[in-house]
Amino acid sequence: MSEKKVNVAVAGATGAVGNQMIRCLEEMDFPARSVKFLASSRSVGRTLRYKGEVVAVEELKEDSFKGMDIALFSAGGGTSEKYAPCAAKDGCVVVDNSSAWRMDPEVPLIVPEVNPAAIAQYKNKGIIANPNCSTIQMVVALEPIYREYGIKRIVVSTYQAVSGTGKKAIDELFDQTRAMINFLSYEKKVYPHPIAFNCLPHIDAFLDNGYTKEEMKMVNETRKILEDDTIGVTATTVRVPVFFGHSESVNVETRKPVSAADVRALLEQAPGIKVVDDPLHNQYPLATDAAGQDLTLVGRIRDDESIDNGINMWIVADNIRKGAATNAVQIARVLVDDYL
Ligand code: 25A
Ligand code: L14
Repeated sequence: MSEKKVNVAVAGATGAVGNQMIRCLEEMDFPARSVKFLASSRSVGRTLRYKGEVVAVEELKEDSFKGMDIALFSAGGGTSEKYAPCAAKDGCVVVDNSSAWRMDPEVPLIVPEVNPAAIAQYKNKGIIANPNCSTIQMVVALEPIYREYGIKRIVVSTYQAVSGTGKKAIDELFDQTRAMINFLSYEKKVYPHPIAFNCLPHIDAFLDNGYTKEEMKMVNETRKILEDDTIGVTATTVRVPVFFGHSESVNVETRKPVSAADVRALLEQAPGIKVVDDPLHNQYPLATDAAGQDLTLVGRIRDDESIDNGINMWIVADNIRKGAATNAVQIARVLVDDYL
């Protein structure tokens, strides 16, 4: 274990993901010499806690990163586009949680259980991208299968929690639910339709091909992380009235013959995964069990009886933790231990 200590900044520290990044730094006992918490001018005057100390939130500015070694960004794509290069220029490595840099060929897109060696490419731009939450949990479960059997095609449908959209969306689900069960009128601010008691097949903006950006992130990011553009991926992403934890139905067609029993045994040995697959005792992955912890839960592993080499499974993880904050802090940890 290294004795090194680094200065760490969190940009977007007052948001849903930023807050969790701070908790993850504490929980993983990150080797921080100092911490700096940044947000927009709206949050100046607020304080946040770090290891029992009270830390004042500072306004994110171009010169915020002087003297800092690592910055974790989660303040939206526009903010990352503008400020990540400022941090990099001052020698501060950025781990960015937005979609701004993910598909930049010079920026590595990292899930530590899957492609840790690609972290070395941070030297190109001083930026490492954290993948989309739905992609992270899917590739954690697929990488062992890819390595062992090859993957021809993936068909995924997601059931995504509102916390992915941020704090305002958590409030919207709560307020609409309370209003509806009391027969009161309710407001729609974040989503175009009521999210309480509903499912919206719409996450992020629609594109010309009829898919949403979220769906195309799953296609493009999966291929980039697994470093294989021959994999076919098709996705339908759906918002459901769940606060924390994304669930996914994933169908995989492998290149070599495969069986559900083999996949279960393989995933039981894989890093970052907990197999929960005992349907006779009603044991399968649940968002409520995934929330608040860092493992990706995999269950309902079955042979796809409609094709030769196919597997169905149900993959669940905490979208704010492994889907965002935990993954970013894990990347930062590898950076400190192996590169800085
Ligand atoms: O811009 P995008 O790409 O559309 O991103 C949308 C949002 O998605 C979240 C994050 O929301 C982001 O703002 N997000 C981003 N990546 C994500 C990921 N991978 C992700 N969510 C999940 N997975 P959030 O609300 O959780 O966090 C926002 C944080 O970013 C800070 N911030 C925003 N603009 C900034 C900025 N920091 C620096 N410079 C900027 N220009 C934001 O700080 C928060 O920390 P804040 O000070 O702006 O907000 C603190 C509180 O203010 C309230 N609020 C938010 N927006 C407004 C507002 N109040 C008034 N007017 C507003 N427009 C909120 O209640 C917040 O708690
Ligand atoms: O990381 O759930 O690209 O609304 C953007 C949309 C995260 C989730 C990303 C959502 C996402 C988010």
